[in-house]
Amino acid sequence: MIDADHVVAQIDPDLPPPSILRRDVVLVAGPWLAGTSGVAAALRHRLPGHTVLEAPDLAAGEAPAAVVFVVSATAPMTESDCALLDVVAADTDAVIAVVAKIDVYRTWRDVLDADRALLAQRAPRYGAVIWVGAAAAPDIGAPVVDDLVAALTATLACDSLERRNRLRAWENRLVGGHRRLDRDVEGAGREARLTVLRDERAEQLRRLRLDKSQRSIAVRSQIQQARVQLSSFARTRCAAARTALQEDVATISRREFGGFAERVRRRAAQVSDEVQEAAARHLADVGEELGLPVGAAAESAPVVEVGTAPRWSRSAETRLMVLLGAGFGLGVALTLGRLFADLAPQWALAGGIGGAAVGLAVTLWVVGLRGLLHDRAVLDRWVVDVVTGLRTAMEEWVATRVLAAEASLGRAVAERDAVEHAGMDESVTRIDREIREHGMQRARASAVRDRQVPVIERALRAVRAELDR
Ligand SMILES: Nc1nc2c(ncn2[C@@H]2O[C@H](COP(=O)(O)OP(=O)(O)OP(=O)(O)O)[C@@H](O)[C@H]2O)c(=O)[nH]1
Ligand SMILES: [Mg+2]
Repeated sequence: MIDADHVVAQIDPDLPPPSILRRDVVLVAGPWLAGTSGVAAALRHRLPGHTVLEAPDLAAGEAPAAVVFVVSATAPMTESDCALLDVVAADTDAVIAVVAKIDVYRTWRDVLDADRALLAQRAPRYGAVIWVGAAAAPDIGAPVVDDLVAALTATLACDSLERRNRLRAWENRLVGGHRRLDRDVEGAGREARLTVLRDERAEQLRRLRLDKSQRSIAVRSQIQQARVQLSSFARTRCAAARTALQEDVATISRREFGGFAERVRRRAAQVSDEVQEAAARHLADVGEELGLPVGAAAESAPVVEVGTAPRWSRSAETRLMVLLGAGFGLGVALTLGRLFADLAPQWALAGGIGGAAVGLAVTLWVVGLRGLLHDRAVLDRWVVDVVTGLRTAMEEWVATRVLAAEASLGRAVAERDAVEHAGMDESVTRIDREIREHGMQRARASAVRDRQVPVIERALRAVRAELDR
């Protein structure tokens, strides 16, 4: 066992060792156009006994014995330069930082100082990094890489190189392990997923409540509207029928009296049909608009009993009428008789007889006409009674029909609510289950982390203490 591994094994022999392959090579790396290839070439030339590689030449999982990190002398390192160094030197403790192209940038020393301060601030380990200036491929003159070569040679010759590199790899491994445990607790996007789930759950419940109340409001308002409109329709049709029948009565002759009741019956049946038809149409429209079954009419509108036109007794009136008509006829007869007696005494007898005949005729006419008018008035009242009865019956029927439709819609709404409730229950249960699963996973990961982190931290402290020595 390598000495460095022993440090960790003392704390916990089960901690997994670094999974890297250490290669006895020098890695030259740096940001874009920093002068990396130039430095690598110069080092190959000056140190033929060593293998000098650039980053692409190293396979994943391989770590070099030493890292030469090249930065440009143009300007201090950027955040991405530092991040690159973190990656290439993760498993290697020996790092030499080079400010390149110092032949053209006179202020390279300032840049070097700034870079050194920057790195020292970034991580304690970088405080010990050796900084040198170099011009591996100068425009004029020979390469200036002596300091670099000297520093690198010394580093590679150091006895503790292997051990320190191993310890650094251990540190990287332990930090990575720690981070992985933290990540497991957080879960990949778990918080975001939980937020989505909670939102989804609240939205489902909200939508269900909203749909339910909207549906019942819609049913209530449509039913209300149907009630008002259909009653009004029934009333209007009855009024129209009454007007038409009254007009008929106003001009009816005595001969037509017999068939009048039949006419009223037909008219009442027609009104009843119209109201039923209108109700069926309106309620079907309501059902279609709500997307719910309204249910057919349980019973059709009642046939209003019209009966027969009243057979009136008018004995007292008839007697009075006869009396008045007779008086009137008598008056006419006397007047005519007197007229003839005065104007043509020789025609007095004939005039008297003629006057009596005319008086009788007038009597009969007056009595007949008065009787007809009276009968029409009676018929008119009867029509009003019949239509009033019809209207009451139609209004009652409409009210009952709308009530039945309301009950049927109510049942349909309740059924649909129940179905949607069941569907929603299922999806809410699914969401709850997923939320619980996330909670359990987190709890499990948390338990694992709580168990392992103290060990990892102890090992990390030991490794760092060894490195600091
Ligand atoms: N003046 C001067 N120019 C240099 C020096 N080193 C490299 N250059 C020039 O800088 C440019 C980049 O040099 P490279 O060594 O190819 O740099 P690199 O980092 O490998 O570049 P990429 O691989 O393209 O990222 C080239 O034009 C070199 O001629 C130097 O020390 N002095
Ligand atoms: Mg290059």
